[in-house]
Parts: sequence; structure tokens; C-alpha cells
Amino acid sequence: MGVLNVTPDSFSDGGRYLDPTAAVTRLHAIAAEGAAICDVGAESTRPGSDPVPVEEELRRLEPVLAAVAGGGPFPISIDTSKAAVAAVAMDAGAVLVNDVTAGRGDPDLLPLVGERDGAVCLMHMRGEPRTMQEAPRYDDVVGEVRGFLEERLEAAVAAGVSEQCVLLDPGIGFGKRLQDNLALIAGLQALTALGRPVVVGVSRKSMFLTLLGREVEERLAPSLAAGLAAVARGAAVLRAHDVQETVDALATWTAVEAAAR
Ligand code: HH2
Repeated sequence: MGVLNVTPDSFSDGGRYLDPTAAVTRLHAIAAEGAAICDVGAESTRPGSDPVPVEEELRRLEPVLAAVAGGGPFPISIDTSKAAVAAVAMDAGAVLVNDVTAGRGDPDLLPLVGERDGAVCLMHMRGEPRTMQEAPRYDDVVGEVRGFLEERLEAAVAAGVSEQCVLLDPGIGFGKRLQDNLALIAGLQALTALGRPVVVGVSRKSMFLTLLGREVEERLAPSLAAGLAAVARGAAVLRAHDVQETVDALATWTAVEAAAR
């Protein structure tokens, strides 16, 4: 899953794709570099970020949605928590709604996905982006995230979403310390045991500042390493900014695994 943020303030690519031509060019590049789907977002959820009004989110998305309407280069996912935004994106052909609130942010979102026979990614987040990194604490992070995702999966199905159309995500960096992020990657099999594909987003995240002292532009190698560690434990989808490098890393890892068999 390649990431395209049409925002002024995303933590790693903020401002780069606000210009409509730059956004559409990047969308095509993400397809050409080998991603299976592009996750388009118009609201940053980085720690400390404030919510964006629905009109502004739609205004930012407009050029990308216009580029994919009527059959774009490849499938897109809409990274939003708002049903009104998801509805417009699905009208333009988005096949997946990636909701970092797992349906808790807008009560209309899960019923909308159900009505449209769409797919949804339900992500774990402790608190909300503005405050989530203020001293998060867990007794058993893997157990708590698993319990949350299990409950949200049931809520999605109760709202009319087909169970086969639900993906789950531990929400790396969303209200979590370094040790929590590492424990979730290490314990990913407890989440894949829920029977749904697991999405993992480690790309360029601040856990690599804490672990290695690396700034955003220096986080490619650790992002690839953590991503492969997640795939080795059953992750089905990697959410990544560096698409070509991630696809190459995955292809190499897969070739070695095939040789081992
Ligand atoms: N991470 C970010 C945003 N959305 N969605 C899922 N399912 N999983 C993630 O780990 C995830 C996500 C944060 O990354 P990014 O979109 O690059 O930054 P920002 O929120 O600042 O736009």
C-alpha cells in the first residue's frame, strides 16, 4: 500500500503533494513502482495534529479523485475517518476506507461501507492524534490491541460490513511507546489469529528516532527492516511511502523464502 498525503503538514511528505499536478504524478508513480493500492489521505494524523474540516479534506482530495474517477491507474484507498469524505471517494471508485479511528470517529462510516459493499481497514489508536503520545501506558499491549480489534471487527460486521472485507491494523505509533511498537511487531501473530489480513504501517515513523536517532529522511533502512519483520510474522499489507524500495525488499524476502521451501 503506497501512501499519498495531499496535506500541508503530514510528518514525512507534508506539502509535497498539495499541488494537484504533483499529487497525480505521484499517484501514477506509486502504481508504476509496484504498489497494489494507493492510500490517499487529506488529513494528517501525526502526533499533535488538529482535525481538518470536511470541506477542506474534500477540496484537497478533489484532483486525485478526479484522476481516478471512471477507472484510474489502479485501486485507491481513502485514509479518512469521515463518512462524508469516504462517500465522495467511493463515488470516485475508492475500494477501501482506511479509518484510523476504526469506526469510532463517525458513527455513519461503518454503515456507509456496509451499504456500498466496500472494504475497511480498522486501526488501533489510543486516544486521539492531538494528545495520543502524551505518556501512553499499557499492561499488555498485544492483548489490549487484539481485544480492541476484535471488538471493532464485531462492530463493523454489526454495521453491515462483510467480515471478508475487513482489514486490521495495530496502529504503530498511535498512542504507543517504542517498546509497545516493537512488542506489537514481535507479537503480530496474535493479531493475524483474528482471521483477517493485517496491515502494518511503520514507514518513516518516529519509533526510529527513539530507537536509532534517525530523522525522517534517514528512516528508509529501519522502515524496510521493521516491515519485513512484520511480514515474517504474518502481515499481509505494508503501508509505505518508499514504494519501489519496499516492493524490492519484499520481492527479495519472498525469493529467499521460496528457495527455503
Ligand atoms: N499511519 C499513518 C496514517 N494512516 N493508516 C493505517 N491503517 N496504518 C498506519 O500505520 C497509518 C495510517 C501516519 O502516516 P502518514 O499518513 O504518512 O502521516 P500523516 O498522518 O502525518 O499524514
